[in-house]
Amino acid sequence: MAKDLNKVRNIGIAAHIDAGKTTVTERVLFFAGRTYKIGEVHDGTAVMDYLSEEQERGITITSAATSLHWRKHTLTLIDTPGHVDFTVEVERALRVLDGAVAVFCAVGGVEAQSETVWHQADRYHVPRMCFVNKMDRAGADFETVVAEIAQRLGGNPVVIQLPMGAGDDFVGQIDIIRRRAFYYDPEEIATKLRVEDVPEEYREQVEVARHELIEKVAECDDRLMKKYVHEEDISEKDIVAALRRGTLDNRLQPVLCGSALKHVGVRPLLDAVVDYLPSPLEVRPVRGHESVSGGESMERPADPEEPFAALLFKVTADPHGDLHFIRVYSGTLKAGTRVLNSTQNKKENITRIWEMHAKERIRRDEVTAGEIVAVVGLKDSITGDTLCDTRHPIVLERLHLPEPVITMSIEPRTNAEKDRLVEAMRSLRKEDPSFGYRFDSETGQTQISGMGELHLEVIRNRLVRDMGLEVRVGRPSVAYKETIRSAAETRGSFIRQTGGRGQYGVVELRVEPFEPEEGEDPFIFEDKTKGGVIPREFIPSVEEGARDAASTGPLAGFPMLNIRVSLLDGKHHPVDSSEIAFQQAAAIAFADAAQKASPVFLEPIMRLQVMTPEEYLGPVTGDLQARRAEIKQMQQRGNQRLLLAEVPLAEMFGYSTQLRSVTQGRATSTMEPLRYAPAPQQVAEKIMRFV
Ligand SMILES: Nc1nc2c(ncn2[C@@H]2O[C@H](COP(=O)(O)OP(=O)(O)OP(=O)(O)O)[C@@H](O)[C@H]2O)c(=O)[nH]1
Ligand SMILES: [Mg+2]
Repeated sequence: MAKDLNKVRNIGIAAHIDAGKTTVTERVLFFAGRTYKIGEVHDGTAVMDYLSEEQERGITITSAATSLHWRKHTLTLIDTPGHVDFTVEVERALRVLDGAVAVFCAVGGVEAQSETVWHQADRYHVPRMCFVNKMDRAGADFETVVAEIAQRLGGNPVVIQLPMGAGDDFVGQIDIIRRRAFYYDPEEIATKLRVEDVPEEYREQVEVARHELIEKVAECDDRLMKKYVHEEDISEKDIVAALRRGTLDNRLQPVLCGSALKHVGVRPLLDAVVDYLPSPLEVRPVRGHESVSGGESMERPADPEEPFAALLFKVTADPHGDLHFIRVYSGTLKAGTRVLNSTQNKKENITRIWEMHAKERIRRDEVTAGEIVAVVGLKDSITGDTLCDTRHPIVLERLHLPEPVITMSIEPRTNAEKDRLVEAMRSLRKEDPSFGYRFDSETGQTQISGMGELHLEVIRNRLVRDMGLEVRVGRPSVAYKETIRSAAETRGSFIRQTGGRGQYGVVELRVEPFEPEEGEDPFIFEDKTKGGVIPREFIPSVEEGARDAASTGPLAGFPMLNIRVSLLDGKHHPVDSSEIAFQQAAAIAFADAAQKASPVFLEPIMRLQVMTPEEYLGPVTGDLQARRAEIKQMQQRGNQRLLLAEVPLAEMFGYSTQLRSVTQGRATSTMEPLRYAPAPQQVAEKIMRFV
């Protein structure tokens, strides 16, 4: 029997590194009766951090899904990593989830990754609420965090709980809507959640806050506004309903507080997930197209009766058959069904359906719209592919995958292990599409690429530890790109006509630089030919040839970005023209044009945040200036200074070690990719010296 989708919540927990996402999840599982004891991240016993690398480092590396029940609702919860190197895990989670809980540390407030995950949630229109965690820490400042959510994230935070005390004096929180105070007995976490009237000393503050809450919600909700201006009675139910409408429309974000480590605030948080975050029926129907190359645009409502459609958002390798995580958007899928992978236009079998709980699994015979499960049986499907009913093809929007910023050479200790290494890297790439590898035929070296030093370190450890390989890795280096600064037009021809079936393809291409919008493909191809000079069926081959050629730039063979290619003209032969011929002709033309269009190197620029005690500000800024950094802002944070800067990645290898030594371990920093920028002359010369 199909689930009542009104009672389903698919949510993600996202935040800056260390904000407490996994600790919150651990308590959620315990209070929902999914686990019988509470694990701790710093002991390596948290259920959701099940990779050995995660347990050793005390961080989350891969997003993990679980499902649980709360107030007769089924919640699927995905705990995501906070470290920037694993941003692909947040991307894929937010792409398939209906709601999110953004967690903030009550001391650190809005931090680098808080901004990134907030914008990722914006990109996928994911309604969210905020949980200000670590209220038990010295320096916890709830009001400042709420203000930062508005100022730095552009949110519309609506406070629905007030903390009682902070730091050592933090004893609980007050539900402003229902005027109730929650107290917690640290000794008896499992049971004691005392609900009492608002204590005298908070009454006035609660009334003021409640008034502000109603005003703020009314600004986003006509129904409540009408009651408000006509001074009609506004019930708790009215407020909750209006808050829900405002959250679902992404016009406001309810804010709660607590201390997950002290088990404070997690049960009210679960109540708020049910009250304010959407069911699969309340999010926009998924959109797609007839085929990969476009065609009619379609919508699929979250209805079990509709044709089946799902997005594959995660793959984990497994000796008993790889697990493919899918979000079902419409229809019903039964185990043993043959489906269409419409992205690759291949038929696939689904042999098993599993409901996941971290690394544990429960077998299911069928799954319907609005659910997230793992399936087994797929052979060729990868992250981002659409699976659908063979008779009702639809292709859903793919995932937006980040560009790798660093590379490293890798080689097996012995030749005998060469094939095993390639196989292992293929399997890691299947799991992690932000990891890349390629064999450089010129140098005979294999290069791996990823999002940062930590990312490649984890990959290396997994190759050694989980896959039993012995490898040697080189020093990390920047994954430069190339682009062009001017336009150029050239002709490329591939003609082999020496008797028998020949090859014939001639194209005229124009290349020019362009600035892509966010998330836009940095390579654009336009067919501007007239009069069928090149038959339609060969146009995709021209594009493919140009794209292939763009993967190896003219300067040093780095991939090219931000290029618009226009196919202006061409010639074909009725017999000898073929896909290969036009592919080759396009590759020749593109390489020549790129060479003539003043090619330059692009280097990754990182957004850096450094939190340092005042007394080290001099050496920290001095060191940064020596690294070609541009300091954009300096903010006061208690007796600390927060520096916001932009800095080339090439200057930042080993930075965290240097920062620790300059500040005796008292400053912290986070860095994330921001954009690519032309490399200055001296850097370009240095690159050329090493290629
Ligand atoms: N004082 C205090 N510490 C907390 C609280 N919640 C979590 N922590 C601690 O903060 C550290 C990080 O917690 P995690 O749950 O791993 O944080 P996370 O957001 O999952 O981190 P990543 O997954 O690595 O991004 C751990 O040592 C926790 O014990 C809290 O409410 N108060
Ligand atoms: Mg975590």
